[in-house]
Amino acid sequence: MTPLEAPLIMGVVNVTPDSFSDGGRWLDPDAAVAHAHELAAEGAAFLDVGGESTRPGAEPVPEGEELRRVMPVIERLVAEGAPPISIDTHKAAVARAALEAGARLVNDVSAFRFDPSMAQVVAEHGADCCLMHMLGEPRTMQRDPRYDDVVSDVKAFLEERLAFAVSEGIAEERVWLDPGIGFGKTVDHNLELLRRLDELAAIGRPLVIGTSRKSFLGRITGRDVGERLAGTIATNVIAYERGARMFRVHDVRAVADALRVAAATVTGTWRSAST
Ligand code: HH2
Repeated sequence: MTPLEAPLIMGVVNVTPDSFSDGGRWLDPDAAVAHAHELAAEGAAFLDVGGESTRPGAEPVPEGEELRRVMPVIERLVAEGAPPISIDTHKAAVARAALEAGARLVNDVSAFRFDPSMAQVVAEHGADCCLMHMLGEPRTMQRDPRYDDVVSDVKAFLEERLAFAVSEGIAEERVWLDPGIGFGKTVDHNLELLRRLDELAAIGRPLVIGTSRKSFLGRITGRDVGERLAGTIATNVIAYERGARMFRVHDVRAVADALRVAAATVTGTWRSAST
């Protein structure tokens, strides 16, 4: 087995009224900034700031409103020396403003499909980007999603989007890929993607994985959205073992501990932490 690199945690900072698990909790900029610092202290290597929910059926948010939500939070986090900021958006204007304020990674759940100028903005700023697979768009993606073979189809999509990003002038080393757990997928699709994640890791770019609190965990365990941490941990540990590098989660502390122990077990190397 090739040695795995250290897992990185991306802490979720949703500045939205309607995100599926924490909508409204961090809409106030002071609350969002305080929450982000807490996630950083718990071990987040990136803070993923988003101003538009992408849950199934979500209504689009106008650009001006998205900017009003995320910019005060990003500006303060950069000024206050927070870890690298990732901007979770599919709008080029929001990505541009965030990058100019100091964000380092554009997390685009549409993989540059929704806004024709997004790739250019990322290229111009020499930023990192995460390209995620989604079937269609959030309003309709969960209506009877079908694939020939979900892993092969997602892999072909990610390879094509990676080639597109490079053709637009983005350095290949700047690109992260994400199978988009829950974005136009049944429970079985999600489980198969996780089980066969090594096939996506074979593309050769680091993988981001986002299972945190998602509904397939609720379908399997019968738990409400606030009680899905155990399922989140199980899936992240499996994803790590199968080659994922970055883990997008709401509950940073517990997932960081789980991944630290998983990494120690898989690699045989660890360092003592003070208790
Ligand atoms: N999932 C969500 C949002 N952004 N980005 C990546 N790269 N991967 C994911 O799996 C992913 C993502 C959905 O989670 P959340 O932000 O908590 O919910 P909402 O979209 O309702 O704000």
